[in-house]
Amino acid sequence: MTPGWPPARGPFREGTFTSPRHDERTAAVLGIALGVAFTVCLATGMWSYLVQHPPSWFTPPGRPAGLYRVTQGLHVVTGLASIPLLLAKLWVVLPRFFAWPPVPGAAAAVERLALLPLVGGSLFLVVSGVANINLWYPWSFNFPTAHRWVAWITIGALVVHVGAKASTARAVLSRGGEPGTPADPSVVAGRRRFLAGVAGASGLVALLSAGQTVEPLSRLALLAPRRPDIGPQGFPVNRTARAAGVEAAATDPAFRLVVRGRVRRELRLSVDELRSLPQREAVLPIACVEGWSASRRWRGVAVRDLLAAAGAPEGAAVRVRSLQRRRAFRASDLHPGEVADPDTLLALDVEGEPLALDHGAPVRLIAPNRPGVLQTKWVRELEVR
Ligand code: HEM
Ligand SMILES: Nc1nc2c(c(=O)[nH]1)N[C@H]1C(S)=C(S)[C@@H](COP(=O)(O)O)O[C@H]1N2
Ligand SMILES: [Mo]
Repeated sequence: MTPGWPPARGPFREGTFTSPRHDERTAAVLGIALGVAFTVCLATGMWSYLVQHPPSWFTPPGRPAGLYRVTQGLHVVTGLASIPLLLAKLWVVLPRFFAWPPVPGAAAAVERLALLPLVGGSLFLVVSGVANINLWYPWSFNFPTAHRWVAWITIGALVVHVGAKASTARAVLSRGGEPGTPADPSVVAGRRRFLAGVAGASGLVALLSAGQTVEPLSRLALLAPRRPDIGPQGFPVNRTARAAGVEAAATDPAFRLVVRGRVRRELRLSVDELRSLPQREAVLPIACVEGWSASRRWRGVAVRDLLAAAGAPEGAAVRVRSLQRRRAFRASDLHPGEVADPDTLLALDVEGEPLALDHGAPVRLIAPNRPGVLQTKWVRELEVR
């Protein structure tokens, strides 16, 4: 004990933290739940990164068509559900932050130092994630990049933390109480109630946000920024035609879709000419990186049919360019497997109606198992490569 500590008055005085919930077993149970949730988030988050920025050794799978919808929906719902777990965990271990002396030894110094990136990183991940899905960008850094780096730092700190705590956790979990103290039934019951309450809060958050991607639950999506059944033609819009600055170009009767690059003959097709080509239908989801998704029936021209008409070589890749001239998402790439897929469409209609301008009229890309950011709207050009 340091002389003068704990102080006689103030928030750190002895007896501040009297709840029996500040115990190691509660901390261990919450820690395991958080560890599982963060591991799910890291795996699904890195999957999202990989499919958006595939390295040379990785080709994103085209099937199942709804895979990204599931992984990214899981990412956001699990991340949101981890918030009650995180708050409860921080509350349970709060007295530890005021333990004195703060660093009893060298090994403990490393362990305590890892708490800084662990706590700071966890809070940053959930705060930045929640801000992002609400389309609120109060910072100047690039969200995915910062979020991804902090995720690795946090998981690194988590591994150190788990290593340091594993034996204590094992001991308190197997004995049903803190080492040395016989399990008091009222304490055990109180802990059960507390943990059940935290689990309930976490489950409720999941239930009230899952509707942004599980369409039968859409009416319950009170905590989700987007409902998959609300928007023009009954589903959300990420960026409007006005925001993208394409209103004039997308409604110009002189619009022509251009197919060029490694082709035997360049194509310049009006909307009527596109409609006179063989049309294909596919039911495919728009699965936004922000976790919402909506499955709809699309109709249009298969990209592979257009390439065949232009005399493109087998196995070609395609860069899809939008009428949009500035900012992100105005182009995306289709790898040869996606080009060959008959469901990779330049859609003109959705659910039997011509596309609304905000959904990418006159023609947009829609293909199986792509993150929403790659489903380019207001397509003006296919460059065969
Ligand atoms: C409330 C909690 C969270 C929310 C709402 C959230 C949201 C998101 C969103 C919207 C993206 C897509 C970014 C984009 O491609 O534009 C994303 C990506 C990602 N998230 Fe989270 N997230 C949360 C928690 C976490 C946690 C706890 C981890 C890891 C432990 C994590 C790791 C990642 C990673 C690695 C990516 C990929 C970033 C990239 O593409 O560069 N997230 N997250
Ligand atoms: N040209 C262009 N295409 C785009 C975007 C964009 O901003 N510009 N946003 C993308 C994103 S992030 C998503 S989720 C989908 C959403 O399609 P929707 O607005 O029709 O729902 O469009 C994608 N296509
Ligand atoms: Mo999106």
